[in-house]
Amino acid sequence: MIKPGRFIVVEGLEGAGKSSAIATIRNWLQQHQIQVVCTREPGGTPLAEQLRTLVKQIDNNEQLAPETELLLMYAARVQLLTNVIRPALSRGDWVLADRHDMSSRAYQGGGRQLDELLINNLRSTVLGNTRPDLTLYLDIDPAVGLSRAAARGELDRIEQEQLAFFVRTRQKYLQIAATEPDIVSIDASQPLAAVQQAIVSALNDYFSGQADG
Ligand code: T5A
Repeated sequence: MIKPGRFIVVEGLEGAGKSSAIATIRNWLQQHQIQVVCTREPGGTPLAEQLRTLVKQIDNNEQLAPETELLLMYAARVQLLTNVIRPALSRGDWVLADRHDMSSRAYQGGGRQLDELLINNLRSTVLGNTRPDLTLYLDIDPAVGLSRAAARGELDRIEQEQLAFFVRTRQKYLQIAATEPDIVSIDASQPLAAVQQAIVSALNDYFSGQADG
């Protein structure tokens, strides 16, 4: 019998340390001899990667409307769910995602303040029954996260938003994390080693007995 694949998502503001968290989780999965498929959003299929370029690029000739941004995020998500995530889970592979649906709720719902009903309708149509087993939310003060991101190089269209946009986005992240049991919040302002330790503890707590069995 095929063991059920598990779906792990890493979330957080820019510079929260998602890339480092993904590396830590991959390492943990490898130690448990688990096959994993890694994804990123928006992106992860050829078409979704083109949509990623569209949402990240700065176009001085035409502003991207907030609703268009939202629809592009969900368009990319449908492609990824249909062509990568669901097939992997049904093979019994685990999926490790750099961002997923919680990003839209936080950035477009919180940051852009788009209508919750619109977002919820899109969510139920696009996600169906495919929901993450565990989401690790890396919580960071936006000013700290943005300065880490800026130190790495040029900022993209979303990264160039005002601080208030990221403050609203973080508030929405925290609000969602406080109410949903499959989301674990991790203080991402700690030194990297402490963040890594918190991630490994969350994985052990959550999947103890499931990973090898
Ligand atoms: N978006 C996405 C939406 O608006 N809606 C959606 O539905 C979706 C899916 C995607 C953009 O699209 C938006 C959100 C984003 O704006 P992205 O590139 O995928 O863009 O996401 P970013 O958050 O921009 O990616 P980053 O690479 O900036 O963030 P990470 O991966 O969290 O940061 P990371 O790991 O590269 O770390 C950044 C720097 O900090 C250091 C690292 O070494 C690195 O230099 N660092 C630490 N330093 C000190 N202490 C620690 N604990 C550290 N952890 C990492």
